[in-house]
This record gives sequence, structure tokens and C-alpha cells, in this order.
Amino acid sequence: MTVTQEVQSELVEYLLRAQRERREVEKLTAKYPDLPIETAYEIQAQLIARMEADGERCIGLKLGLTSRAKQQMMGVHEAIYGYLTDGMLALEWEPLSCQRFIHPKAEPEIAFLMGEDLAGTAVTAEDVLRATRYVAPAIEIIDSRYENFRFTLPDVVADNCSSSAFLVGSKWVSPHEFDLALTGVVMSKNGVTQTTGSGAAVLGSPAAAMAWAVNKLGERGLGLKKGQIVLSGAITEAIAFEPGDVITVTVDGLGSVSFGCQ
Ligand code: OOG
Repeated sequence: MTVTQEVQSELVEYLLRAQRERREVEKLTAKYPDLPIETAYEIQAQLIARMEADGERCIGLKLGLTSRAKQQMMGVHEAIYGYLTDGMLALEWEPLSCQRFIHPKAEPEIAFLMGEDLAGTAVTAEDVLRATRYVAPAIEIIDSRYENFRFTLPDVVADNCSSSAFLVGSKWVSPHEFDLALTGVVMSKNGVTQTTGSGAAVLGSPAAAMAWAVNKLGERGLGLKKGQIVLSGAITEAIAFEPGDVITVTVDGLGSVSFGCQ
């Protein structure tokens, strides 16, 4: 079945409703098995435009499936990107209600705060570091709108890459102060270590992952803007959590970021 413009609009509403009603839905490829990845990015763009029309503000980008651990976990072979809105930004000192999620999982990440605009199709990790003002430890909470968190690459792209919420730690450091590829990361739940990794897990380094995303955006005539936050992709596999759990991510040299779900 071809995904006409009209069908795309229907799929945007379908995903938006699932998100707002916190309900799992059948993945798009169950009905449209040949959904092209480019069409999935168009659906994603329309979904963000709809969220903006309803008052949310786009404040950055997130990368997904940048590590082998995540690609194996989801059975895919390619990285992806989606958008972050102000409605997704959670604060460490505010309670986070689990009721806003369907089946959430936490991932340890490095956040980049852009000091300059960055666009192009031959952007390198060095260009990314030059354009970055600060890096900080971050937690991304992903919450696929699809049943059992199972999907193909076009499905997850259309669903804005499972984006749901994120937290950024309060220690912001210049990226030139240490080697992000060698930086160790530990994620714990209720004080018990769950996953460990280093920055190199994401396409060689978080800056390399960022360069990949900027070049992908460049192919579509898009780029990053000064002031935007970018999450450079999960460094380890994701872990599920429930009300009462406290998740902490500690990054060597950057300190910790934590949340408790109620
Ligand atoms: C897709 C999003 C994964 C990451 O950093 O790898 C992601 C998913 O697993 O639901 O955000």
C-alpha cells in the first residue's frame, strides 16, 4: 500500500494519539510493510510540526541506535535521529510521574550544548567539538508507542525515535577538557550498577556520532542551531524502571544525573 500524503497525515494523528493517551499501538509497518525510511522521516517532521502547533517548542536533537548494543537489542543496523521538545525536558529536582509513560526505559547519554550553528555534509568530529559550548551527563527516557517496544527502522523513525523525556546534569564542561571516547559511564538503579560503557560505544565517540547526525541532517538541507541540546545516543543498552525506582547515570569527569520515578 502506498503511503500518500493523506495517509501520512493519518499516521501522524495515530502516533500523536498513542503518545497522548499513553497507549501501545500496532507498528506502522504491520499495515504498510514497505514504508520507506525517507517517508518515515517526513512523518516524523509532521509529527514535530503538530506538537509545535500545540504549543511545544523544539529545543534540540537526539540520536538513536548509535551503539552496537542498541542496534543488536533492536535488531537494526543503522543510526537514526529525532527531535527533543521543551515538553520532554525533565528536571532532577522535580518529581517525575511514571503515569506519563507507557513502558519507559532509561539510557545513559552525553548531552552537547551547541555554541554555534553547525550544518553540512562533510562535518567531522573536530568540527562538532569546535561548535560545542559544553557537554554534560544525561539520561534519556525512551517510550516507544509500539506494542512490546518492537519495531523496524522506519517505524521508530516515524515515532520520533521513541523520544519521551530527558534529563541533563548540572555540571557542564568544555568538551576540550577530556577525551569523550574514553570517558567511562555507569548507570545504576536503586544504587545497584546495571550497565557500564564508555563514550566510544557510540560510533567511535559521541562527537563522531554527532558528526554522523549533522551530515544526515545536511542531506535533507537541515542542521543544528546555536543553543540547541543534542543527546548523542545511548552508550549502553536501555533499562526498564517502575514507580519507586531511582536511576542514576555517572559520567567520568562530568558527575551524575539522577531521577526518581513516582
Ligand atoms: C529507539 C531509540 C534509541 C538510543 O539512544 O539508542 C535511542 C529505541 O530503542 O526505542 O534513543
